[in-house]
Amino acid sequence: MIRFNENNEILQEDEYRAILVGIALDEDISHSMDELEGLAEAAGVTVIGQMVQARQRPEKATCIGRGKLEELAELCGSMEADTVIFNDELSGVQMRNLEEALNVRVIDRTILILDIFAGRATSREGKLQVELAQLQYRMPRLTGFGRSLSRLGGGIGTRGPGEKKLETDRRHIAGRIDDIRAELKRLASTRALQREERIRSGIPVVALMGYTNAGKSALMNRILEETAGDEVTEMKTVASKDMLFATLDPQHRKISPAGGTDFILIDTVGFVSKLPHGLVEAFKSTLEEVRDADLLLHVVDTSYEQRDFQIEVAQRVMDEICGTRPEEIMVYNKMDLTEERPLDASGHDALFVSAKTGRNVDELLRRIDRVLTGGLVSAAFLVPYDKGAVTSALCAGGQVESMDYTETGTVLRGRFRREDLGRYRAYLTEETAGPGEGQETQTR
Ligand SMILES: Nc1nc2c(ncn2[C@@H]2O[C@H](COP(=O)(O)OP(=O)(O)OP(=O)(O)O)[C@@H](O)[C@H]2O)c(=O)[nH]1
Ligand SMILES: [Mg+2]
Repeated sequence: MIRFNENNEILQEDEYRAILVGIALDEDISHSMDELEGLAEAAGVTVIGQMVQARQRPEKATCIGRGKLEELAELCGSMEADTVIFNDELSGVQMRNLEEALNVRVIDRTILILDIFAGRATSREGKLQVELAQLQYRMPRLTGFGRSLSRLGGGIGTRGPGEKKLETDRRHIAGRIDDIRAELKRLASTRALQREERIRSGIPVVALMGYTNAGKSALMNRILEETAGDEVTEMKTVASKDMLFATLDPQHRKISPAGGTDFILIDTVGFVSKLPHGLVEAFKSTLEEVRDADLLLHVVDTSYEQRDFQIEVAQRVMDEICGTRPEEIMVYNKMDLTEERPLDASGHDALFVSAKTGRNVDELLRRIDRVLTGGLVSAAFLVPYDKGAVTSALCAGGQVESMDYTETGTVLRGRFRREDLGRYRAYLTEETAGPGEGQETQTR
């Protein structure tokens, strides 16, 4: 497998020459195949060919059909490929069958993504999150795993030591999964505390979100620079690099725009299509930071031809992690690279900027400020009868839509000031939607 050293450089023990294989179930998968090529390259693999088969559904034993498999075996031979990368997740059995038939290393998109993540993770939490996703991927595939991931090769029907070894491995992995989960839980509770503190402080949170390499980190640095004057230090800036998944661990920075409301800006992991479910699961606490933000800046690489595909990918990941979506501004970044100003179909506020030149970043800050100060937030409070002052304060600052007198106190529903949500957090009820819900929408 592809391995990285401590500096995230790929260990070039072997040259990998790979053929990519995709299954098209009634759809055009060309974008997805291009993306797979990008992922392969990010992992240091040279892509020498591509093969797509249109099928109703993947073949159970080998993913692709028999004829296509023979064709692929021939192609591997004639092109001297040593690796085949499937665009979809393979089962352990499929992987083993394919390796037997093709006589090359067989991997899938998930392993590729997990490997890139493993090479990029630097914090303890990040490393544990990736390891958890890797183990969860490996667990159900222990039997019949191909040569890529284990040399067990025992498989179904093998008796004796092979099976015993498998059982020990399985138990070992299950134990490790439990340990990691426990530690992640501890780390997540620290994070939750910090988040609570931020909410209590009443400082709104703005999260950068979008496809990997769109320029989220670069934009964070530019915003820091524009708002901090001379104070911006090396310490404050975040790493921004021309590579997939440069950022894994969330970074928080306080932004104090001149004449505007202070806010916390969060930079976090970028998205890619078919982000492995285990990875989304493992990165849950990281992604929750995006979900719970007051405002999302959806950063798009305007210069990239397939930006619509990338926007859709990001929206899909957000749908997976969010019940109620925070308000969003579409930030079309890298405007310095293209004359094109594509029409935005998302229905959100949209703006063209360049993190590189700083163009329109001042306008972006103004829009952020408008959203953060302008809107009231939908919420519901249950205030005990002996806290009349709280009820009065909520009524004074917000727009109360209904008041119900229950056994335990007054239930107030309506739209309230953000500061009041922080200040009277103890009285918020569960029916309160995400912090972004109900804000006034901005028009272009
Ligand atoms: N020309 C140009 N390049 C940009 C701009 N913004 C970012 N870049 C470049 O795009 C690349 C990716 O930028 P990052 O800030 O690392 O992107 P990201 O969205 O944080 O990426 P991940 O953390 O990998 O998800 C870097 O090489 C940046 O220098 C821009 O406005 N114009
Ligand atoms: Mg980044």
